Amino acid sequence: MQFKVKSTLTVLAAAALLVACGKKEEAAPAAPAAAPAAAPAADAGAVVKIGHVGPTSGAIAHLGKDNENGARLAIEELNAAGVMIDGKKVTLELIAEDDAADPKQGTAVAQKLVDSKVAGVIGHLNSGTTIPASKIYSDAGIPQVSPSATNPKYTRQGFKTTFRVVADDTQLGGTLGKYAVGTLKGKSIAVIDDRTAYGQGVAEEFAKAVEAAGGKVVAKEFTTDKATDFNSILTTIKGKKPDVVFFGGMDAVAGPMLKQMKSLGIKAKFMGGDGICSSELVKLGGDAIADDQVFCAEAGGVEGEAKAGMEEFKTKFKAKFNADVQVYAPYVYDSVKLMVAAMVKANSSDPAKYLPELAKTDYKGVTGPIMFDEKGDIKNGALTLKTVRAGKLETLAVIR
Ligand code: ABU
Repeated sequence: MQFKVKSTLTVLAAAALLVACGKKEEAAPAAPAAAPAAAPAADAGAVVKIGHVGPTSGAIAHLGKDNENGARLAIEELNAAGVMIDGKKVTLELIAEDDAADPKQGTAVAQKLVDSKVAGVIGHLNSGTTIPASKIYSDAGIPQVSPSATNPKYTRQGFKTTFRVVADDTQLGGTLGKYAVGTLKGKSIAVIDDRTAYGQGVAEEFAKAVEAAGGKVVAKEFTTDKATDFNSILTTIKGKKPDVVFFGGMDAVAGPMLKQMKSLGIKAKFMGGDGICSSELVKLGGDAIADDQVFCAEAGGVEGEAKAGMEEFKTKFKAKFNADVQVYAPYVYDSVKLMVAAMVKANSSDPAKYLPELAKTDYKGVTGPIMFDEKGDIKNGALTLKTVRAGKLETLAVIR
């Protein structure tokens, strides 16, 4: 962590030096068409508002709160270190909203954040809320960094304001599909999804990769992100005797599904993407999860020396919130910090002025190095493949 504090201070010192030397800001690019009412207010005052959105109510509130806490920690640290923008000390204020993982509520809170003149938004958590909200932020010219929405469409709409610090579902589903056939030696594979933008997308990518690797998809079933009874689809699946069951969806559904698989005597391996790769899954699945039965992948990962920074983050997070990191809190933490670093570099919290700096991000975070490609996706994104052993998620490999 030392190096990050140091690097923040270095950036701040450099910004202060530029001001002291009387260096003018580079000409700002033209603002997007319906551009922000947000900008002038953010520059004029000592408070810079940063929005955060995740589901802090509903079945995956544990994930939404995890994300929000990542943002809180970053904002607190930045305020404590002191952030100078254009020669003035600013106070960062977190405006946290709950979208309940619901697309309609997602667009409503997105509009609320635009109206309250946030300088940028971190979120949303779910692809199903992030994608419709991204149009609202784009229309207002407000940069958005998603720490967790993995549906590829998010960054493929031609918006200049969308960024993502994790790998996408093409990489997740593709890697997991190959692993199911190549490493787990799955020959017959059942696929279930929850019909959300994320669940359906990652399940389709998984099924494509399974077939490309020579495996057979013997069943395709679906449920919803609110379902609790899976008897009917699991009974159908049991009849096909799969070696592997893949679930495209979130931990809140996967936990009870694993319990019902056990009741029905289905001993297949169980796989899923980042949505199930949480500490909560282990709790929800309880003793229905056998060692080396569940395989999932987080849509990011650190290797080598960078692991120490991640461990330090986890310790700090636990001490502050008395909770283990679920999945995405470190990605949120980095997203806040790199957004503020772009403001410091641009000497402005005006979205139109710092957006070009955000696009040029070259940031070393607790989740590893972050640079964006032309679409706003992380360059050279990693995946961390995990399994559950003795009631704990264990890392098997970091894959790029
Ligand atoms: N990436 C998994 C959870 C978030 C999403 O809906 O994409």
